[in-house]
Amino acid sequence: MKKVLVIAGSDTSGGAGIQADLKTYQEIGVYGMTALTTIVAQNPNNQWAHDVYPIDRETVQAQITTILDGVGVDIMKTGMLPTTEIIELAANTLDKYQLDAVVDPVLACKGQDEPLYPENAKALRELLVPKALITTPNLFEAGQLAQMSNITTVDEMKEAAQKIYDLGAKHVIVKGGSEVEGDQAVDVFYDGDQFELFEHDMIDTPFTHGAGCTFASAVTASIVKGHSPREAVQSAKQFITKAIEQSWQLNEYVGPVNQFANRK
Ligand code: PXL
Repeated sequence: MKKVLVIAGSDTSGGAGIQADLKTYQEIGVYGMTALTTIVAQNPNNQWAHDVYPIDRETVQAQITTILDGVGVDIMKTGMLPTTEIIELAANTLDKYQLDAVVDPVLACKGQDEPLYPENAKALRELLVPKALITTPNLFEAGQLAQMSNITTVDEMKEAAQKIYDLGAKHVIVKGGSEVEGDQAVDVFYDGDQFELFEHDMIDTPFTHGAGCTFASAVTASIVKGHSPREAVQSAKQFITKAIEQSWQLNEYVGPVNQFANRK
């Protein structure tokens, strides 16, 4: 059994964060273990606003020690990291245990007006993204990492991918999704050599909660099963497309993607 350590936050509503990660690993057939970094609670009395409750460094370190000294893993994946301190801890862990990592540079939750952790872009850019085997920013995160404002075209996505690659990440997939100009959803993959566009028809649904976490986890699971980062992106694309096609409405505010849709 291949094993993954995911260092990420808990989405109390179950659609994103470590909940999405573990569901994805279960569907693809790898074993996930978690170091929880923060708890996101949604406020039903305030338009489902996301409130964050970060976990202290010592507690995050204790979880990492459990997994890496007590078991060992084949790869690491990072999601929501609440402070510079925790970003640094994740980066140091990669060095200490010589692990490959999929870095999902989470800075915001979909549907929220304000990025949760905008001040973390610098630490991600300087400390963690340079060590990534692959990083999976959406347009907003790509803009923050590449220090570009307002990415809206495929050419700008390519420019951002190049800049993020230049930080040190070995592969970059910039997810355009539905926010790029044109009627196709386009993602840009870059491996330092060639750009490759992954295009698909837009899926018309507001229920995409957890799509980013699910995609990055599908990439992680696929890599650990022996695929190249490029192949992993391709298969994760298929996985997330099905999960979005069969997403559903959880309450009046949110609808999660459906990892179970990939079960034959
Ligand atoms: O989708 C980004 C995200 C990541 N991690 C956690 C979250 C969210 C958004 O809600 O709650 C824990």
